[in-house]
Amino acid sequence: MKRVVLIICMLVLPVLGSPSLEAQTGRNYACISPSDTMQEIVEKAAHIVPSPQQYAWQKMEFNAFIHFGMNTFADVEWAKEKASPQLFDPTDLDCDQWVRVLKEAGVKMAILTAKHEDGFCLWPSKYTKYSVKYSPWKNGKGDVVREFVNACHKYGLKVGLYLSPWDQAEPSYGTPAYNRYFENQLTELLTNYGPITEVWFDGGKAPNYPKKQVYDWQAYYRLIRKLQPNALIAIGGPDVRWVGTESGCGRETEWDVIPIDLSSLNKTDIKNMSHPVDEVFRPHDMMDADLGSREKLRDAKGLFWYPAETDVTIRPGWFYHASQDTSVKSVAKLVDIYFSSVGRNSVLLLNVPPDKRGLMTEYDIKSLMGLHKVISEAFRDDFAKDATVEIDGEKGGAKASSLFGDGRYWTGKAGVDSTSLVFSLPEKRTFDVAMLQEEIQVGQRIGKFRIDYWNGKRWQKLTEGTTVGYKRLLRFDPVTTDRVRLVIERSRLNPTLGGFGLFELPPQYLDVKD
Ligand code: FUL
Repeated sequence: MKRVVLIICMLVLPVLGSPSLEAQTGRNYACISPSDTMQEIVEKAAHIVPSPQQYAWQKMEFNAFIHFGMNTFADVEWAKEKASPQLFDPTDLDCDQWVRVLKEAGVKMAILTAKHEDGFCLWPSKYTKYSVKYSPWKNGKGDVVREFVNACHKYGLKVGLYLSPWDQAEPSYGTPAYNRYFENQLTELLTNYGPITEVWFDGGKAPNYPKKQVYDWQAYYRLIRKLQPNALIAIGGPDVRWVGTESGCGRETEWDVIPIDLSSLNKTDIKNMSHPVDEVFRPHDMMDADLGSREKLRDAKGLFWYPAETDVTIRPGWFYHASQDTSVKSVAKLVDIYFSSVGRNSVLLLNVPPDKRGLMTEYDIKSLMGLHKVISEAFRDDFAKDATVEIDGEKGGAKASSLFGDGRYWTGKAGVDSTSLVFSLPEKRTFDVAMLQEEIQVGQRIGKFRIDYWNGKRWQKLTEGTTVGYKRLLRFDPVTTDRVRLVIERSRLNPTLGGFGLFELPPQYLDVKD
C-alpha cells in the first residue's frame, strides 16, 4: 500500500523515557520470512502502524450508518422478491434533518446504503432500471445519494457509501458480467459525489441463495484506489474490518495487527507496489475471539494493520419498521455500547434508519441525544489532567497534561516491557471511568495492564485489562482517591501512552439506568 513514512519524531514534542523509533517502518504491513523467530515476528507486529487514512478514521471514533431503501417501504429486513420501484415514495425526505441530528449527536461520518442487498439504487444509476429513477418520488428526478452528500458537506460530516456486492435484482449476478456492472456502479458513486471516506462492502448473503458470484475483488480495489485514493475500503476490503458481531460489543482483547499471507508476493515487487495488501486480500471470516495474539502471529506469513469497526443498529432491525418504534435502544444501552466499542479499540458505527417519510424519528433522536449528553458530560472533566506522574518510582514527575495531548505521548525505556506510572491528583476526586490510549502511530504494544488506587493505607486493585490500542475505556464502581497507579505488565516492545484520564459518569444518568 502506498504509505507515507511518518516522521513521528518531528511531529511530537520531546517524550519521556527513551524513544525507540529506530525500527519504525511507517508501513501498515510487514513481510515475515520463514526464518524469523517469534521475537522478530512480535517486534515486526509492534512496529506496524495505521496508514494515515486509517489513523484519521480511528480518531473519528463515532460514525453513523443510515439504512434506507426499498426495505423501508416494503417493511422488511430482507426482501424475498423484487419489490416494485413504485413502492419507493418518501413523503418528506429530508437528508438535512438526518445529518443535522447526527452532527448534534457528535457523529463524524455518515454511511448511506446506496444499494442494499435487494439491488435497489438510491441514485439514478445508468446501469439498471431498479433505482429511484423509476420510482414516483420526485417523478423519478430525485437522487438520495446527492441529497445525502450535500447535507454531509453542509454540516461538515465525512461521507461513506455502502454498496452491497450481493445483488438480488441484477440479472447478471452470478456471471462475470456482474463484476463489470459492479465496477460501473462504483465508478458512478466514486466520481460524481465528491470525496468519499469509506466504501462499505457488506459480506451478507442468504446462505441458500442459488446464484454464486465470483467477485473480482482486486479489480474493485484498484478502481477505488484510482478514483478515491483516500477512501477506506471496509469489511469486504483491506482497510477496516468487521468486529465480528452486530451486538455493539467488541473484543476485550483487540489487536489491530493480524496475519495476512503475503508470501506469494515477491519482496522486490512489494517495494514498488502502492498497495501490496490489496493484491492478496480476500474478504474472510472475522468472527474468531482471537485474531492477533502471539499464538496467531506464530505461523503468520505476513502481517497488516486491520482495525475493527463495530456496527450495530439503534433498533432491532437495520431498516425502519413502525412496529419497532417502542424498541429503540435506551440511552443506558447506547452508553454500554459506546464503552464496549469505542472503549475497546474500535470505531462505533451506529445505524439510525429514517422512516417512510424519509425522516429520522423522535424515538431514535431521543436516545441518540441522550447518549451524546451522557458522553459529553462524562468526558468533560479529566481528573488526571493536573496530576503529577511518577514513572517507575522516579520522583519529581511531570504533569500529565505535559505528557499527553496535541500529538504528545510518553514512551517507555527501550528494552523494558513493563512499567508503572503513579498519578497524584491535586485533590481527592470521585470517578468511575478510566481511559487509556496508546500512540498507535508508533504501533500497538500493550498486552496487559492493571490500575490500582490508593485507599489511604495501601494500593488496591481497581481494574485490569489486556490490549489498549487507540482507546480503552474501563468502568468500575466509583472510588474516591488522590492517587492512581497504572501498571503496564506486558508490552510488545517498550510501551507508549498517548493519553490517560479519569472521569465520572454523570450521577443523574446512573440514577435512571435501566
Ligand atoms: C448485514 C446485512 O444483511 C444487513 O441488512 C445490514 O446491512 C448489516 C449492516 O449487514 O450483512
